[in-house]
Amino acid sequence: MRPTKTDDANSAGEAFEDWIAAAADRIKPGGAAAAALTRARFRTDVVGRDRSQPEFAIPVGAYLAKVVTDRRVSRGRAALAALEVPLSGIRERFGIPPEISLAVWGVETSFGRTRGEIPVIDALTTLAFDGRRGAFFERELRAALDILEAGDIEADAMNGSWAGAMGHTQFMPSSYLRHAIDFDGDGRRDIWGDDPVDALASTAAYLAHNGWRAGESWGAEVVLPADFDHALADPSVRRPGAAWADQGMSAASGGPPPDFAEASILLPAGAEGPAFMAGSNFLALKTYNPSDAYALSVVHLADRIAGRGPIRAPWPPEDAALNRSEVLELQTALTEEGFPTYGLDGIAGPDTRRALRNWQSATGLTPDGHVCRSALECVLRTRAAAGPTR
Ligand SMILES: [Ca+2]
Repeated sequence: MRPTKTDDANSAGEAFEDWIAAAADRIKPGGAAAAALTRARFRTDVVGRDRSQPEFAIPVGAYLAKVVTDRRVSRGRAALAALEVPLSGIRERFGIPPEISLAVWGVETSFGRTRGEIPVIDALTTLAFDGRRGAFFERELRAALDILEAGDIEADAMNGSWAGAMGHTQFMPSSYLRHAIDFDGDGRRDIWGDDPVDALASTAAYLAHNGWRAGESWGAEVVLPADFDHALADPSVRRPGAAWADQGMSAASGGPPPDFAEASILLPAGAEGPAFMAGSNFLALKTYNPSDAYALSVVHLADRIAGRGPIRAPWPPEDAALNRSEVLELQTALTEEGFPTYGLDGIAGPDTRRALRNWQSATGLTPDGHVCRSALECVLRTRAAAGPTR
């Protein structure tokens, strides 16, 4: 392993102190922020968490089952009743339905139960010093120090996750500066304390600022027509709900799909699994966290809290996600076959899905672009059958 400046706790101690002094010179925080920066402590546990993030290798259906549990749904319903008044105020001001605010809260921190107990300045100085994404974390550190300087929170109460995400809905400090709201009017934008109202309003403000359209649903589960061209299930293909309906698509609950100005079709488990029509509000949620699995978990929890039913189509039981090295194997094979993935990074992004889709089309398979174990095996099998050509 490459030696780094943090391998040895003692040398980290000195180097970290030097880094803090230099950062104080660069950032020049004032008042409470200056004192907090001086007191920052290096945390080996934070570095450990940063370096051992699990590979995302769980299929979407299994992820939803893990996140949207009956217990979370009933806690969400209890919160819907308990916070009825502030939640309707938040809906009035920002256009975000109560169940969406609650679902973000439920997915992020189990309704405030897992807000994180790591001092934010410790986490951010450690990550900025450690260097893997140093520039990003130094920007967040500057934002966190600005928050302390503004007096919304005391340094010793400013706690969060190992990555510096804070409070009930896990705002990064820069998001806090842009979007946080003092909704209860006590003069502080408090997303950390036991009362979640400021955090829920801040999340609603965030979504409203990031394209949420009031009065529009996130989308719906749909039933695809038998002759559906799966190549159209791509985030770049956005059409009015009526245009999808004209192609024979219907809502899984019966009747036509929602009449969105623009929506795409999402097949999170490929052609064999449930299909969704995702409108603009689904995209707004993805600005909070860019993963489809995350956004689906939020909207599904929201639907369940609001009393709407579970997803109707079954998830394919044999769906198996790929880990990074397997995604890399798939990217390499597709690229060598003439279907470039524009990057061999082990991350199954839109370019990799598109390359797989194009390979599936060229091979006469259903082009759903679903990156999974069976797709990898299929690509490798086809190559082996074609023989060593290169
Ligand atoms: Ca407040």
